Amino acid sequence: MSDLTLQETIAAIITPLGESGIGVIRISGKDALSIADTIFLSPGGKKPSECRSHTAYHGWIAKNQGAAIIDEVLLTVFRAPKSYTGEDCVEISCHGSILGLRAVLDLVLSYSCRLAEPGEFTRRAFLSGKLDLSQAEAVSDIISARTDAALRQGVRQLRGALSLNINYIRNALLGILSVIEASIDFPEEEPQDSHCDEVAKNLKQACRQLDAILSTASQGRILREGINVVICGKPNVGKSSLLNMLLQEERAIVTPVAGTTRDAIDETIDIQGIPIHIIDTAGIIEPRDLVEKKAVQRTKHCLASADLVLLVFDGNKRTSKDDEMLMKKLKRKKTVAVINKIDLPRKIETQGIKKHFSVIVEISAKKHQNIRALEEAIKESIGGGIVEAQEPSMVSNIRHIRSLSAAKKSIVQAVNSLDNNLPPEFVAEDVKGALGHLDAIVGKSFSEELLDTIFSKFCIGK
Ligand SMILES: Nc1nc2c(ncn2[C@@H]2O[C@H](COP(=O)(O)OP(=O)(O)OP(=O)(O)O)[C@@H](O)[C@H]2O)c(=O)[nH]1
Ligand SMILES: [Mg+2]
Repeated sequence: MSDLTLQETIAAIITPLGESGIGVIRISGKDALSIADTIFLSPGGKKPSECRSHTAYHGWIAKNQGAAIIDEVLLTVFRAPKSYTGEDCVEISCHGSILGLRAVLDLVLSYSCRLAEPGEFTRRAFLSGKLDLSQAEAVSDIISARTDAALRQGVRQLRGALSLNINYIRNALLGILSVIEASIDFPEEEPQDSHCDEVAKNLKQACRQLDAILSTASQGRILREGINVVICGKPNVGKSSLLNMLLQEERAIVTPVAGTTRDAIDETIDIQGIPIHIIDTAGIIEPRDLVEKKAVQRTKHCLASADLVLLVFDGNKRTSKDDEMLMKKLKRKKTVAVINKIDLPRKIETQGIKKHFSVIVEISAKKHQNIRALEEAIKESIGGGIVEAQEPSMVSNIRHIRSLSAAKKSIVQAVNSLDNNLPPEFVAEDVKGALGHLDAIVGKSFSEELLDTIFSKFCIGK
């Protein structure tokens, strides 16, 4: 995105398109107020460009110099730099009608204004210094959060919890760098050994601080991205009933006919704060036709990407060769064995299952028995869930995790260079490398490609 493009005024509908109480259109850029002047009629005749910042006005949006009214609206003015994007902004709250919103947007776009690119409002907020890059990314995390815990994590990052930690380490590294550079410029001033010890000690401390942040990465990622849990097992054991039980709705078709489920069914649920993408699969073992062959392929594909498998058994039947084969196949996968149909007389032998899996939960999907025990088992199997209170600033974004790991590698290298008595120029280079990686997280240094990658994942209006 060039500088010229960023000078253009942009607009988009920033609320979801659908029937609702209100729908909002945002205009941002140097022509926002003059465009609003042209299309807004206020009962008192006041023009938006004459309005104070952060004030809202009732009026009408009209085209053809006021001849054709489109909607009754509330117009809010935010003057630069005190707006979301840091530019002049106008937000028009229309009635939440798809046609009405489109008509107002079309009218706005017929002036010196274009449709905003995905994430462009937030990109402009970043470029005008309203947010750093990790905070801009948090906006997207908040919008897509699937659980309360993920939402809280997004909000913490937006409020700058991660940036604060990064800047703390960054400042320490800058201090270390100035000591090293002084020793390059004035080699005779200080005895070499003492400053080397001090630099090594401070570098190791920075390394420990990075480790502390990185240690939250796996939990942070689970919170942000969720985990894939795949339900599998022989036909008719109650896989779809189990999905329905966890979702607390009749999502999948359940029948006594073996081979009911063909296509994988994917839903997201919140199990004690963790977003779980749960997938019900076809129980077909020996495909009899092309449809069943495809269903088996799909099940295999789902299993390959599973973080956790729920292998379901029918407690009312003895285990068969097919159960054995499935257990062997899942040897390397993290698996919870689920004995279903405990409301019926028990016929299953669990000795064989215990040999393969340490976690076994007994449920009745039909009678909704032991849901809590199953949820606990899922939570424990993926690492005991989220320990939010202890870790107020988790790192959850893979880009941040990679940059933190790279920064740590550079610091370890700096320590090695010191240990091997390499010239201070080498140590300085490593420290600068670490600083570069930390800068990339908060966006103190960035490339257009990086911004394109980050903001293209946003949708229009963010
Ligand atoms: N008594 C009893 N019946 C159950 C239970 N869970 C499922 N069933 C019954 O078992 C039959 C099969 O259930 P489904 O959930 O369709 O089984 P499935 O594993 O998804 O079957 P496929 O999709 O054909 O592989 C249905 O008649 C269910 O009502 C349970 O806990 N107790
Ligand atoms: Mg099924």
